[in-house]
Amino acid sequence: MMVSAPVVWMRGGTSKGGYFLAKDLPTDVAERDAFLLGVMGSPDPRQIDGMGGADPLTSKVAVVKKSERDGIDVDYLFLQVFVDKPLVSDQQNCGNILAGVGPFAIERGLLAATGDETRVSIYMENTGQVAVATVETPGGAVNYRGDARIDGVPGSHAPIPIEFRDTAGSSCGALLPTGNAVDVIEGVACTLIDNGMPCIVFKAEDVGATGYETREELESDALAPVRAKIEAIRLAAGPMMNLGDVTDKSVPKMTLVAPPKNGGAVTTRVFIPHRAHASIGVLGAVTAATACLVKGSPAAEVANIPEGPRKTLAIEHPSGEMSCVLEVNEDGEVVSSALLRTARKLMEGTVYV
Ligand code: NQM
Repeated sequence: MMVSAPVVWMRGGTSKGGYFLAKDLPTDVAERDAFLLGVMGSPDPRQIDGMGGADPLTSKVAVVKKSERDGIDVDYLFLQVFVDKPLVSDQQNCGNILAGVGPFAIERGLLAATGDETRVSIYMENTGQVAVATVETPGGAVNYRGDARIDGVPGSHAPIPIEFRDTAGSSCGALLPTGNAVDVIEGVACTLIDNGMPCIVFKAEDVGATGYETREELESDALAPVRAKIEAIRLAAGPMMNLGDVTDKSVPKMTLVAPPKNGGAVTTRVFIPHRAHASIGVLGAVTAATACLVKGSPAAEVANIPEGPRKTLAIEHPSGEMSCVLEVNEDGEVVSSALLRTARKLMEGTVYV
């Protein structure tokens, strides 16, 4: 049984977690997962005996290695360590933790910096897709300081723009796995969609919410019936999305939409899937933005969509907004997306279980 490993703890976007080199973790998956549960202190709602922050957004792991794929610098496997269950899942990707992968890879020498900026192409093992992150590397070293701000993170940091291509059907096999813009589940009109993250998108008002609640309100006793309804939709939709039984999975993400309130494209509230997100996930936001472009969908009904083939959609969420830039082809399909993240190295050392 492994008892310690070298690690870098980083904030990636609005999430936080441990970044490991693949060679520093057990190759046996059961052993690796047992070690990571110990690292985070799971299962325990307080994660008091580990590094986790008692929140799914701070109980995350990146496993990174130099890639052997053509044109790719590094391979990144994302692992969600459940807080209150003895579970580690590779069934979802994470675009926030992704923001720290480029800096980590450069710091660990998996690729060399190439001038003031280094473009890092990252193969996302969870979904078999590629992201390109641009990291500031003046003088050959990663710079974390700068003026870029993202909602949900205090202060400002160096910008890390991230581009995605061909994310449609990342886990579900197709953008719309049922082939429909709308499926009615438990009497609620839903779009079952995956443009990088499996999501179920429906109007907040159709489940008895407003879509403007705080995270605390979404998790309050008063909204327990709303959450029960949402979970019934999720369990019914899992097999329809080619995800099988999703009882113990962190996908699909449940995305409530309402008309924008602050000049954005749409307002969202997301359950991931049981805790409410403090903001919204990166690929979750790309997928929600894409749902707004699906004709006849509940999201399209409430969204304000800019004209033109290159659209910036500000996805409003409980801590502000996340702007997604979508490139759309002549058929109205989203072919690429880009957004801005930041990351910060917090500590480097050895973690023990
Ligand atoms: O959707 C949380 C996060 C995420 C996922 C979650 C994410 C993404 O905010 O790409 O970033 O939905 O579990 O880190």
